[in-house]
Amino acid sequence: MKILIATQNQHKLKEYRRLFADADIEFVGLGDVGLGDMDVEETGTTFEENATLKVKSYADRANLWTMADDSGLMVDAMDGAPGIYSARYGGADLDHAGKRKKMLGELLDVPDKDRGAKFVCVIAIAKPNEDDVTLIRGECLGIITHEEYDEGNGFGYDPIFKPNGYDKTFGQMPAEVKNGLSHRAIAAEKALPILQKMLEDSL
Ligand code: ITT
Repeated sequence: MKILIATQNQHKLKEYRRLFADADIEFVGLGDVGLGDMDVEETGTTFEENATLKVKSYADRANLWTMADDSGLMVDAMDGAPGIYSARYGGADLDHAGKRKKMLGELLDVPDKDRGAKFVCVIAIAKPNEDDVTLIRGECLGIITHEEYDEGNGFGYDPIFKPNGYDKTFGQMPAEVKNGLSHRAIAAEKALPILQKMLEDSL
């Protein structure tokens, strides 16, 4: 049985491929099923709603069991923003270097003790043409740094997010370290046995 990892974000796809590398499941991406251009409008107001919108649209269109995620960065000093709007922060056309610069500017006068933040990832799993959606949440707590620390690893806000208990940002960590503790890793670890059980039950 194939499972579609439905994301247009190639960084997310790469992370999931690594996170599920040892699973005995065949994963395919949107490009593999001719849906490399299909976008889903994210009109929800929560990670769960948007993950549900994405998974149902892609599962029905591909006619495959599908997994999608909605994820983002919630910053305490910004009242939880940008959250579900992380990909659209500063405008959808602003690249992530610009988004990071904008965020560091907004937080310029915020002292260390108030720079708390968390990455959130909600994975949704669905079968085509069925209403049931399974939702799984992973969170990773940390702080927003005062400047960028990047060694070319990671993507998005990774160079300005330092997870609690570590002295490096996600942007400095090798993939295997980020994939051992990130919001996506936590959600994926919980999602895998659920997927395996769903597959077993379908046999
Ligand atoms: P899909 O909807 O096609 O999956 P997307 O990138 O638009 O792709 P989201 O709507 O879930 O996905 O937005 C996620 C945004 O949150 C992403 O573009 C980054 O800005 C941020 N983000 C999520 N996970 C991240 C991570 O691990 N590292 C850095 N930034 C992350």
